[in-house]
Amino acid sequence: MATERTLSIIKPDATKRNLTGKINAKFEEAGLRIVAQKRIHLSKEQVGVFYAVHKERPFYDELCEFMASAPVVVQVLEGEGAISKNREVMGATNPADAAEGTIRAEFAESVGENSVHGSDAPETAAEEISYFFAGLELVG
Ligand code: RTP
Ligand code: MG
Repeated sequence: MATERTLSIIKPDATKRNLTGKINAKFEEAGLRIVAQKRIHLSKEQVGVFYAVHKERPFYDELCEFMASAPVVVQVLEGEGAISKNREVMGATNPADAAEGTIRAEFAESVGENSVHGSDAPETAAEEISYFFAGLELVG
């Protein structure tokens, strides 16, 4: 499988509880390398653009409020099959359905406040990485 990059976000529920290090340890244990990382506080408008694909969903407004409620850590993870590997390490969207040992099983508070985001395909990964990181911020 090819080396890939994916965009990860450690969400406000996790940054508020000081879980960045524990979540990063899960990524590193799974063989994902953190090649770029920064803490930012998004505006509701910036979150809205990022999650525009969910615009028509009933949870969209709540999701935008939540993601803008406190700082997040945005990061680029790299590794063999990084996109699917990251989603495996994250676990199911709803922590009640997440497999044991996954980030969401261990740390998520609810289906909305579920600690992490991960890109779902190569095209979205490329788009999401370029939304947050300039080329010069990425180590080759
Ligand atoms: P993500 O995009 O954040 O990595 O999560 P995902 O693929 O597992 O889930 P997705 O269906 O893309 O939904 C995006 C985020 O919206 C929130 N959500 N809330 N209240 C609800 O029923 C509900 N459903 C989804 C979650 O924060 C989810 O991660
Ligand atoms: Mg998604």
